[in-house]
Amino acid sequence: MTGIPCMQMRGGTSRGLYFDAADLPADPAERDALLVAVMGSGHPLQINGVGGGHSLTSKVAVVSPSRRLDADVDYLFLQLGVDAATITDKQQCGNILAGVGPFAVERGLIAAGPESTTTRIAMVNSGSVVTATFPTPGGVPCYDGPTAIDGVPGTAAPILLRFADIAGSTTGQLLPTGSLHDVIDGVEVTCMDNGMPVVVARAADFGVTGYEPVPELATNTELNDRVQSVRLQAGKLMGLGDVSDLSVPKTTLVSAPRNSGAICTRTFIPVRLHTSIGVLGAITVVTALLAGGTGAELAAFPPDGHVVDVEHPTGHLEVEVDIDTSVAPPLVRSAGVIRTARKLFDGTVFPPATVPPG
Ligand code: NQM
Repeated sequence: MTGIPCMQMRGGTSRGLYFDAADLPADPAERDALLVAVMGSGHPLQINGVGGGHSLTSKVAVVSPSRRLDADVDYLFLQLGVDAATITDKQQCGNILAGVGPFAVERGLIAAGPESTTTRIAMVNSGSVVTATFPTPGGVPCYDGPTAIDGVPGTAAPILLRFADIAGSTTGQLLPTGSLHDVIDGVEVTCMDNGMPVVVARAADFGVTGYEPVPELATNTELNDRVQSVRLQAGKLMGLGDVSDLSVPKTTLVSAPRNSGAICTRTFIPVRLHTSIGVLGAITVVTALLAGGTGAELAAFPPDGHVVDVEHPTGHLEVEVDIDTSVAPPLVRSAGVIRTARKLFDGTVFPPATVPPG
């Protein structure tokens, strides 16, 4: 039986499979069918594959040397379904991104520095380039370190990610509906795409406080139906068409902070609730609020600096967003975040002998 070299890594608050593109079929349809089979998607437990039964653990990074002059490696992100045997490149992922630099060093795709490595990663899904800096003492990725991120036990080595040109990642525009505010099902929302298409709405407008724990919100069927109805209509307004089978847009319900952060969030990705919040999702929510979008009046932004503390169900995520709101639409200058990653295993994954065609 032929296996495929594969590394499993935790990237930020997600977990995924990392592949050297050279080890996968070059034909995208064949590659996607293979990855769906490897992950075991199409079953709630992904029992016949290595996925973790959650969209946060059903993620793939395909990494290759870049042909671009402004990048060192290419990173294609693929989001797989859990219950459904689906795979999409219509979104990117800032959490899985955290593992891409160390993986590229591990596979010899880029050279490491003697103490730390800074590499330029082209996000194939959107075309934007991220600069990642991570420790490589002696030219080897070091995963251990002092940095804690909420949603992950323990500490690990810090990975600094600096984003450029992420506005309109999937939809082509920062404000894909053409306006900062829209009303859907009688609820005011802001539809924004600064790295991730997100519908931002006030939790109170959905009849919840926004402080409820995830299991309580997850079992609130009326809430879930309302969020899905707004999301489906927002998808059309954002030019994404019928998004019923797409993982975007996400929906984030915001409320006033209550743990010394700038805003409190609960995020649907896109139907199930996130246990924290995605990196690019958080950057987009903060951009929407800084721009005066829905819920901006609830935010408590720091008086100086651009580092914004986003409260989520399992703690905080700090993101740095620098935007110029004096122009319309607002101009995103830069964004950044600190994450961690961990190599979990490196080996060979074995797809079933017969993979259904893609
Ligand atoms: O927004 C989950 C995650 C994500 C996406 C999701 C992410 C991001 O936490 O950059 O990281 O929104 O489906 O991995």
